[in-house]
Amino acid sequence: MRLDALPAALGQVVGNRGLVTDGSDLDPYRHDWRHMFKGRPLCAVLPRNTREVAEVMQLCAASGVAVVPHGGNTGLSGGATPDESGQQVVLSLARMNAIRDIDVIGETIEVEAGCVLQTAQEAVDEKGLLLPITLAAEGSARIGGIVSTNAGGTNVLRYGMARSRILGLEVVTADGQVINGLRRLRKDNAGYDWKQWFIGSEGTLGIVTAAVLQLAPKPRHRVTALLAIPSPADALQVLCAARNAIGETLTGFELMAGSALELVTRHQHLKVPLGASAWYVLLEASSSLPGLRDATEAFLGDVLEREIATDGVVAESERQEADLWTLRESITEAEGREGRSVKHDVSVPISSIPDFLKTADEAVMRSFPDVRINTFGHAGDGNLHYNVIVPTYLDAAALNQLVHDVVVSFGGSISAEHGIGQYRVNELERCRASVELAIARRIKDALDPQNLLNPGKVLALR
Ligand code: 2HG
Ligand code: ZN
Repeated sequence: MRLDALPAALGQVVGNRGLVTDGSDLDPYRHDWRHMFKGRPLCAVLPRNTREVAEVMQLCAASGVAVVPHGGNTGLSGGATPDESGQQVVLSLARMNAIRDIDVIGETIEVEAGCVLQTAQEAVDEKGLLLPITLAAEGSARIGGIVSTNAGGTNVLRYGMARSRILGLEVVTADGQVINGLRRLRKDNAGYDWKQWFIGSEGTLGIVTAAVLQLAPKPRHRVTALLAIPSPADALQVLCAARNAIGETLTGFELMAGSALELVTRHQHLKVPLGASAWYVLLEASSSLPGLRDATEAFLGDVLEREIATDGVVAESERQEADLWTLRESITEAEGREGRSVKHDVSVPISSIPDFLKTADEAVMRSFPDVRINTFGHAGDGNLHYNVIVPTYLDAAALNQLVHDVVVSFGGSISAEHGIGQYRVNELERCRASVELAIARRIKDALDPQNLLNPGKVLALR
């Protein structure tokens, strides 16, 4: 089929309201949330069900046209933005947003890819359960994007990455076949665990249309505290002390530079309930058993006495808890308002965090003296957002390389949770061993021989 005839044929599949071809209606599909990546789609299609997704893929495969899957568009790596060719179809899952089932006894939810994470969280909460994937963008991120990017967030140290919550998947392949793997089994060792290929592969191997997620019991008690600390090394001491005192109840352990919270107070007009400090830790513990608040307060008293922390405040109400988290979750927005920033979503072994930060800070400031480093992140699982606020003329690729070289020298990863998208494609080629890349390409060739699924994302175009 000729390219100019394809949109009308797709419209036959998804209906008039599911086809977007012109003008400002296409805007949401032309760029990512930060307006960092821009593209020109041929059209966007919004199927209503899995069969329609399969038919869209069949038509595109027959026409040799590439498809870019699109969820909440809040990813930070340009994974959902088409290229500039005007020849790629954006496939939005937004209209496939049903919660198909919540199994209270089995503690699972079956949900379609277009459902917003927060909607799924709220539905599960009403049943007295917890969907333990929590991130700043949960009000817009959709389940398909969560699966496809193997999203992380703020409670990974307790509940793991998205991958560890996924029991089953429904996927449409590059040639439009439906794989129904919506099993709800905790144990399933029957051959290759193929669903893993579609988790975190950013729509380059198949289109995720629905998922079964493992839920957790909803903790009845929660304690949230903000601590002022002198240094990242002290943060690790606080982490160890917390593990000793309240162990598995630790749900979140976020590190923030004082300068990151300064951005938040200036741009978002929020107030930090502690005095100025070089660093802060935001800590959350949760449990279904009583006694958590007493145990957490005793631990906080201990770290203050030992002067690993210099000040601290414990939230006394849900409102105060939310306010503390708003401080943390507003950093991205405040950073955006401050000007141009170059993001590094890195992880290093937790014990290396202080040395990594020292080495990276020195290297960055030596080579780029007119930048400001904005460090924050999920220190409890080793993931730091090592973002750098830069002047407009700065060479971002050179900065990326410098930071990533330090990351690799510490045995770290150049993407902890945001994925590769189009942003880090060249850096992945540079930083990963050729044997790892070769295996990835063989899997890609096997599942998408025409290279029609999100080409140029994760793996460089050849
Ligand atoms: C967060 O942890 C997000 O808030 C965004 O992953 C991080 O803006 C960023 O770099
Ligand atoms: Zn993050």
